[in-house]
Amino acid sequence: MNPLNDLAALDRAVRSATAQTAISDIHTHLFPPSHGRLLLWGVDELLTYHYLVAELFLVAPRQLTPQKFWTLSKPRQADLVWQHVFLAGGAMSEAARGVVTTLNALGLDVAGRDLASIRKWFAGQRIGDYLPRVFQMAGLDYAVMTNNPFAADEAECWRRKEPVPRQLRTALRIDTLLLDWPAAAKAMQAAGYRTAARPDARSCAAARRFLADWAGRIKPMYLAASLPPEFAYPARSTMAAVLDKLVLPTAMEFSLPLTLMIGVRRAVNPALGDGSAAVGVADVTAVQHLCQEYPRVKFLVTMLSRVNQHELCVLARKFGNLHVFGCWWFCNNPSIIEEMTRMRLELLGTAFTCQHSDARVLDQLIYKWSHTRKVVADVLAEKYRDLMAAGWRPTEEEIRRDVRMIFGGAFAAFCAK
Ligand code: RAT
Ligand code: ZN
Repeated sequence: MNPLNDLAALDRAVRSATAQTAISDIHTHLFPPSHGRLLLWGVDELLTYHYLVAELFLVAPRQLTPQKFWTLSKPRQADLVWQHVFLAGGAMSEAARGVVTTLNALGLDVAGRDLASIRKWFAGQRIGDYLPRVFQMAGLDYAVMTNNPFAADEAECWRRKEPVPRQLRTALRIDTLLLDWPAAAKAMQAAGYRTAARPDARSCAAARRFLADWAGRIKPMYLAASLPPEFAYPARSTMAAVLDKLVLPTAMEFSLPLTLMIGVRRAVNPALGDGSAAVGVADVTAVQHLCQEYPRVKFLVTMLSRVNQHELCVLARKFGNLHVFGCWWFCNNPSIIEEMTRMRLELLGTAFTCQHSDARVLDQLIYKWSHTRKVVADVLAEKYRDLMAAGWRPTEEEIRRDVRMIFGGAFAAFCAK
């Protein structure tokens, strides 16, 4: 194909590639429909997303306490978010705008503000048809789930070998192992693995068998954990010992990348449930030491604090076994996505994954990705303009290649290395 040589054609090519390229969503909290109530979808789940529950208590009247909120039914909770965050509050936040985008894209009259008729529409959907429709609307080829073998309800679904649609892939989540060894040991013991309250040699051997069995059972794309800002490596901690004796040897044995999401300060206000976490600045040298110490392990890393992004990006230039991804949680806002994507392009070319959705509710895929596509299109359009001004003439195919790279191609190439 011919190199593009005028700015208008360049802009059109960038915007159409960004709108149409298939995306691989490398971290979500979705489940297969066969896992029943674990898969969240529909308007009441959208409205009670923990990002919005946290926002409700910024504006709710004093007598509405979180304790009282949690005793209510899901539709009543959703009514309260609708009333206070949307109708009275103006729906200005990114999470609130996301609900508007999603309902509107589904053809529902969200501006009409008639929640009852929106609920009626969702009640008429069948999840078997609805899931592929959402994936198609979001333009995804697949999404990676978060599969926690330490959660009894999740583990049970895998033991029953329930079917998984082709749009969903697996990831083995190991937070409990790293952050709460006694709880992990108890769960492993209940499943028949001889693990003691301390990670001694025998317990680590049993836990390695546990991980090996789960890797065989669900065939994960990677191992994953989200960690506090205090995460340090090397360290004289149980977590560092579990990493060295158990997790990293497993990663090497099964060629599984290790995904680390660093910087979450959990339960700052426990009454808010999943929305109770805040962010802290982490020490990026922990990632550096892991990359140096374990050159055969691939690390996929995202960090929660905006402050950490530049240092992490520079580190990714130094190690072929480090891949940065996503604008996680409190970074998943247009202003921060824009700045992070621009910086990553400038420092890493297209060797990174610009976003993951972290969707907990199926329908969120629609807004999380349409919002991201828009911001990424603006940033890329500017970058290609600058490149053209410098004398380069990209073709439409090259633009599509580059867009695919940051929407999942670079992740696939990294995993295949
Ligand atoms: O973004 C979120 O929904 C968070 O609650 C967490 O799930 C976080 O993404 C994680 O995976 O730990
Ligand atoms: Zn997550």
